[in-house]
Amino acid sequence: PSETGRVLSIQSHTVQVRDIMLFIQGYVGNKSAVFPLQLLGYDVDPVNSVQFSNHTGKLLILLHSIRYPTFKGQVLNGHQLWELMEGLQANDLLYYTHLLTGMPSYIGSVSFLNTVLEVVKKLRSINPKLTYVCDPVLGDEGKLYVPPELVAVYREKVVPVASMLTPNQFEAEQLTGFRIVSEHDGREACNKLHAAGPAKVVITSINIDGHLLLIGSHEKEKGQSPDQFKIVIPRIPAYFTGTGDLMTALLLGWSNVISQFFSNFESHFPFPYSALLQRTLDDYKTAGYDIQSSSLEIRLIQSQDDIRHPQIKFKAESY
Ligand code: ATP
Ligand code: PLP
Ligand code: PXL
Repeated sequence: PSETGRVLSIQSHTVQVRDIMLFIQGYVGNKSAVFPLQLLGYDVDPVNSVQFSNHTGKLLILLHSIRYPTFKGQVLNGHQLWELMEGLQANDLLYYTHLLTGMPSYIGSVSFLNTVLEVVKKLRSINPKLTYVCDPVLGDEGKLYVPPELVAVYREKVVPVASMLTPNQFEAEQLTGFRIVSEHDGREACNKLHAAGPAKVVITSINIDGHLLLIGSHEKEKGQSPDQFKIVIPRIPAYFTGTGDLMTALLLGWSNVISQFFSNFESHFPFPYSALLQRTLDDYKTAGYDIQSSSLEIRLIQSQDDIRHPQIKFKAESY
């Protein structure tokens, strides 16, 4: 077995992730999760919940958002996902230390998500210590990008079995029914999510006063008040695609180290984000882009040294 762990990663795959000028290559879904986890020493087994020609996110963010005119490809359904599990089980290949799910079915079918729950159960029957890291991808900036019926499935069934949950502000609101307008609300939302299940919660970005706030929360003992920390991230005036998927993968990858941030006062957070986002900005500027109007695709491969050996930039402050 590998020293760090063996991860089953159920996320979307897109053949090509390019910006609107077809120049800069980017990464989303499994494409943005598998490589960094491998760099951090994990064995990663990707299951592609969809395989699409291109991503369906924003290309331009002027006035209204512009997307590619179409996308083509396949969506894995619940039955097909279970078939893969049966194949693995028949060959005794179902031992995993971690399960990672992002946007499980991009088209968001309830049956797929129900099968993901069966996968969690199955993997835990083989390794009771399995860590399930769940990015409850529902939407952002006040808008759902999945069918609304998925919210209840996440809230009622998925959140209770997750070990670590990494919602953004909007997703945390959807899952708790609680509006987050302050730092205090963010911590309160973490408490509500702990009560529903996961021992670790990271709200990856809360928009406050022109800054992004990341709040981490670890409930060491069920029912006890959690250790919490925050990181203030200066907001870069640009829109990135795939940063959420990468963030969750890195939180899984650094989870051994991250435990110390939940309890250590004023630790430095080993995140490669500032370097990766800065490189992305620089490459776009060099290519002559207006970074204010394009959606920026992340420079993942070019940032591999930063992923392996991050420059420590962010200070985590304990509450
Ligand atoms: P998901 O929808 O997958 O849950 P998310 O909405 O939480 O993801 P993002 O908002 O993309 O994901 O943010 C993830 C991380 O990326 C943030 O915590 C921050 O570190 C970084 N990030 C993203 N956009 C910016 C930005 N404009 N300026 C600075 N950091 C950013
Ligand atoms: N737009 C659409 C349609 C998406 O599916 C996603 C992610 O799943 C995003 C935007 C945002 O991606 P991220 O939060 O990873 O930057
Ligand atoms: O989370 C980013 C993402 C993942 N998967 C697919 C996408 C996107 C964003 O556009 O289209 C298929």
